[in-house]
Amino acid sequence: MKIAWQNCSSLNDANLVLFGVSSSDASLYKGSEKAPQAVREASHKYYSGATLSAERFVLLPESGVIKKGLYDFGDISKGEIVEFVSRMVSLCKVPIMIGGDHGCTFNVLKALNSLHKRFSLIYFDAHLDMVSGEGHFYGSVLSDASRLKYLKLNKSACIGFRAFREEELKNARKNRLLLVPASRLEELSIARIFSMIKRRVYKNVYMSIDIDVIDPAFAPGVSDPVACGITPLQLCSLAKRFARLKLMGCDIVEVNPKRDKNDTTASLAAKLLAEIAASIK
Ligand SMILES: [Mn+2]
Repeated sequence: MKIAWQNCSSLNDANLVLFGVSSSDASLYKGSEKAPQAVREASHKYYSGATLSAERFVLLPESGVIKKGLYDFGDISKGEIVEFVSRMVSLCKVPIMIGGDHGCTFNVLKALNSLHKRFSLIYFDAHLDMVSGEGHFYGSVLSDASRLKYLKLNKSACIGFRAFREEELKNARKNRLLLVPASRLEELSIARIFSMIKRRVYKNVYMSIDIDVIDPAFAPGVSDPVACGITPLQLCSLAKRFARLKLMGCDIVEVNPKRDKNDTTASLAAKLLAEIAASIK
């Protein structure tokens, strides 16, 4: 099954290439390996359908159209990410990944690092993911990423976090990562937060969304829920603004269908994908 918003039938014609990674090996709980299929299914179940005369329709994003060609490549394994993303970028395509555990993001960043161009990371997460050591697991993504030469964490931002250990905060500060905790999104306007982050980041930006950044009331289907999260609209509004920058690629990870309630989280991830795809320049 392909995502409902696919609007071109071959990789050649596509500007945006969606792919899934069926992996949960870096997650505390199993389940995120089922996310790519659950998100695709939710895109059909909640945002597309057929008329009585069997004519297919798809519900549009807010802007009314996905102008860019979007192609759903299907799923690849975690071990194939580096090569796949490198190939997509060399073909001037924007890769959009559905995880999988957050560890998948490190492999994408590794591929982008091999372009030898400085780039920034915009990282939405309930957690700081800065546990020390070369962990290559969901809790050490940013620590692992800090060792990539061309990814500049001092020109990057972590948004929406509210659960971290003392050493993670120390590591984040040492790397001069711009920290925007969840409560800041309630205190400041989205426009202000966006302009603050935009001033900080390079032109080349990768955006990673751990769906647990959203409050568990809206996104119960995650492995490690944390209360006092941001709202779907806050995330959507910010993510769309970032998508209008020169986005190298993006991902939505850590949807866990095994813990989801009535597909709430999968359907939210699908909606976000459509809104982001429609906003990418
Ligand atoms: Mn994470």
